[in-house]
Amino acid sequence: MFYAEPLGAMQLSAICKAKGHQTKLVVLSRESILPALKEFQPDIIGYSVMSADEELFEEADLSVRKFIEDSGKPIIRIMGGPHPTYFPEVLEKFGLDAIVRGDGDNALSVLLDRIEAGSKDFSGIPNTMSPDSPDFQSEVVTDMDSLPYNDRSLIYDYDPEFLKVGIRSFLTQRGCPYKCTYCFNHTFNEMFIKGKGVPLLRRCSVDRLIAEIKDVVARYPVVRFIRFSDDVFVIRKDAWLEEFSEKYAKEIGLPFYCLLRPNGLHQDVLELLAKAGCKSICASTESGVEEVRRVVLKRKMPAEVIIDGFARARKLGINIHANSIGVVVVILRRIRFTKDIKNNNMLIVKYSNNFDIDKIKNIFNKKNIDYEVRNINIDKDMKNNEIVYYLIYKNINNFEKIVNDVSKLSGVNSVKLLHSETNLFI
Ligand code: B12
Ligand code: SF4
Repeated sequence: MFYAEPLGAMQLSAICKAKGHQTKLVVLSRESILPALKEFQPDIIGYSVMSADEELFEEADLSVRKFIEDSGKPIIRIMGGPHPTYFPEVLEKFGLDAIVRGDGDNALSVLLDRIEAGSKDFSGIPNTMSPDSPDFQSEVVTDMDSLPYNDRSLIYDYDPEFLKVGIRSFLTQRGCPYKCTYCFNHTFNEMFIKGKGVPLLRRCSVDRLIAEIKDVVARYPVVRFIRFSDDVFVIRKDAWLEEFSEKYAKEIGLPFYCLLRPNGLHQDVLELLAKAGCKSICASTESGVEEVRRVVLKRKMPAEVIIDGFARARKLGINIHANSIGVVVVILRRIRFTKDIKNNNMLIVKYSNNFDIDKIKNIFNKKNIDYEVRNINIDKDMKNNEIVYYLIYKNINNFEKIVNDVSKLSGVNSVKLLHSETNLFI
């Protein structure tokens, strides 16, 4: 289920409208920005950008700049979203008036006031950088209940066809405590949370959430399914989840979808979700290979945790599926390993991360043995004490002696010989 309303843009649109301004959405992957510029004549353009879409916005921004030049209309160009958050160099690259990094709710509100007052001084606004005020003061919204309801007319006026999908998205909390290597959340936490005395997880109250869902159900029928877009909907069972499962089932009663981590698929959590009306969970495994999950992705999740969690969810009638992120390097190394194992004698050494491989090389060099070293470890930055694997192979005559010498080296945990004729594998 990939359909999801643009929550960030809808949130910001609501903030603009609450201050008496008008907004219009342009979806660059579907259309050019020019007709909207001519018709709507905006005073501000707010780009909401994921890094994957930088080129799309670069192209659109060229049209905007040309429009400004030709029309003489002074449009303020601001960029927000994950791209400027993590790559602030876009401020200069695009020649923007300002960028907003992280939460944009308060920042946009102040920016609107300043622009309305005719000022182009954007200094001192949290999360905001401009060419004249490149200092960055970070801020996160902590009181989620203080935010206005998302302005869904932004998307449904843009294309009423989307209404028919019948799925409405909600965010109940911002933040994620995990540190998966391929995700930007750990960087976010470093930038905005660590040492700043603000909570990592910021959740709205159950009552506020229920009230917004009711409002949306009434305004934008027919609603068939609710999608909770939180990075991780439940970390562990808590008072919020208990209250939610009671009230959501009673007052909303619509089937819903959410995202969980496979290591959070506990029986008590799943029971409360099922009781509330959860019908679909995405719990990404990211890779079917445990070593890849652990070493490359920093997701310590043994296979049993995933299998058992998925089985528990299904037993409770919840449809559960997983996403995967492609880790090509590992697959390539495995293919090479499979080929090597067919054609060579190998000495397989497992050793601690702080071990110096040159010690083994010296043994081979001293004995004039023809060898090659192949590293099948996939992450050089592993913590100390984790085991990595090396393959050393070619024709070795005095096998026992070599195994003995290598085994004695401090830091080596195990040594095994594989002969190509026997085609054995550890
Ligand atoms: C839902 C989602 C999607 C949906 C998009 C749905 C949609 N229509 O928005 C789908 C599934 C399509 C998707 C796809 C991808 N996603 Co995605 N996605 C998310 C997710 C989980 C939630 C987005 C959301 O609604 N957030 C809640 C709202 C309130 O926050 P927000 O959008 O960031 O907006 C706030 C601020 O950023 C700021 N702001 C935003 N825009 C603007 C504009 C202005 C002018 C201002 C002033 C402020 C401002 O103010 C808002 C309110 O505070 C985020 C993670 C996250 N927690 O945000 C990842 C995330 C955005 N996705 C990410 C990625 C990497 C991808 C993919 C590349 C994954 C992939 N490999 O395919 C694709 C890219 C798709 C593409 N465009 O090509 C990364 C982006 C990192 C980056 N550097 O850009 C994120 C941050 C995940 C992560 N933590 O790493 N994604
Ligand atoms: S659990 Fe999901 S949202 Fe959280 S850090 Fe990992 S990938 Fe990112």
